[in-house]
Amino acid sequence: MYTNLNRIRADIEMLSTFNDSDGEGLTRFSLTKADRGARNYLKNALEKLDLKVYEDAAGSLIGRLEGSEPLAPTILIGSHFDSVRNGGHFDGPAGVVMALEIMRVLKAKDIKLRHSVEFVAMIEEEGGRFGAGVFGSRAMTGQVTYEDLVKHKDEAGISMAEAFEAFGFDPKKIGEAARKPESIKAFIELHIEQGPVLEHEKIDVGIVESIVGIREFRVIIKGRPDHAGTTPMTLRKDALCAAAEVISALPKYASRAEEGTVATVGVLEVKPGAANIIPGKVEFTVDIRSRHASAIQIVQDEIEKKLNDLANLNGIQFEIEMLLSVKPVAIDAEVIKCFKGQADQNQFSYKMMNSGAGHDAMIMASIAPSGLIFVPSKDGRSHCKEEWTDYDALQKGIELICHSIIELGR
Ligand code: HGY
Ligand code: MN
Ligand code: MN
Repeated sequence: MYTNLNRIRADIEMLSTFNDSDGEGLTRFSLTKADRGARNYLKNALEKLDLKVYEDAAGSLIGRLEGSEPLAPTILIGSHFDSVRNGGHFDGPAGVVMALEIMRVLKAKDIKLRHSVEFVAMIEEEGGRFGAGVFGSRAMTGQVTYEDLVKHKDEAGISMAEAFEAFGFDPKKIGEAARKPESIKAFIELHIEQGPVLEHEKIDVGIVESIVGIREFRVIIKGRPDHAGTTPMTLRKDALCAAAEVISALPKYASRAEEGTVATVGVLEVKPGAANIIPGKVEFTVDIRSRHASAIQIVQDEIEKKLNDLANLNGIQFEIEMLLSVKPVAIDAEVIKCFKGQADQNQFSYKMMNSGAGHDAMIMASIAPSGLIFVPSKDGRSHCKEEWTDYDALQKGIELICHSIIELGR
């Protein structure tokens, strides 16, 4: 093996210590104290390798190893280093540690590649703090504006723009994060599977061939707050009852759409929020995913139709605020061929897979050939404290990508 298991374990364990969690698991939101700690750890490790280390205008951390042909397009490798609330220690960091370990191997073995290679630790992929997911890669692909930074706010009402300034970044420069498509040869990510297949079938790695499309939006329903005791049932404009009718219909809408379509309500806020007041305002998030873009639209249309029916029936009002809309993507055939060849040469078993989770690779695929390798998740668990990947299993995925980068980089 070119890669070193002890270094991989040490990186994951060190990154795990940068945690703002109020209880279980890892909470590392972007532009927070925990972000700062993880960022500095990674910066130090990159600077030790004598790489060109910098943060792009979106706040993602980059470490560049020049190739012999500086004008040749660059290979980017990495993943994200933010987490969901009370999440696990491998979702994101597994891919960041992959990139760091490969940079170490390229330097230690003095492997000279024609193409430059960049370590990338993306910011705000989960959208955990500001609700705007795959942010670092959307900025890298020119899809984020200063107005977006003003619009997206955290629970305390702090906008991304304000958080940027407090952290030391200039939000007005966000456009400078965009990369020219011709400057990138490939974006390669390693991620935990976040499902049970690889572990169950005892397969070393997953070679991802497609990633689902995702549509996330917030539904705001306005009814009328009234006294819970004196208002007859026929005179109510109960925002929560209307929301409940929509939410309880989601499983039916998803199952009626193309096979594999899923829909989730992960956040529900009821206002004013007292036992003796009829809810006047309710906000909830909807997350729809499918390999078929048409299926996502069908589910959204059904939701909007239901909301219109409820508005006509009992006078509630509603708004839909779009948070994220990404088309399904196919992973680059050349990159897949390289992964397959290297898996065979290194005797790693592999399975072709579709990703039900969103990843930065699906955004980067809009400007450059992208590749994504999965490593097994224990009991298929993720986005929880139980999230785990055995270090030897993680090392196999890193080793595969290391040999693939050397092949692609020549
Ligand atoms: O939501 C996702 O699929 C990813 O974890 N951001
Ligand atoms: Mn995640
Ligand atoms: Mn992730």
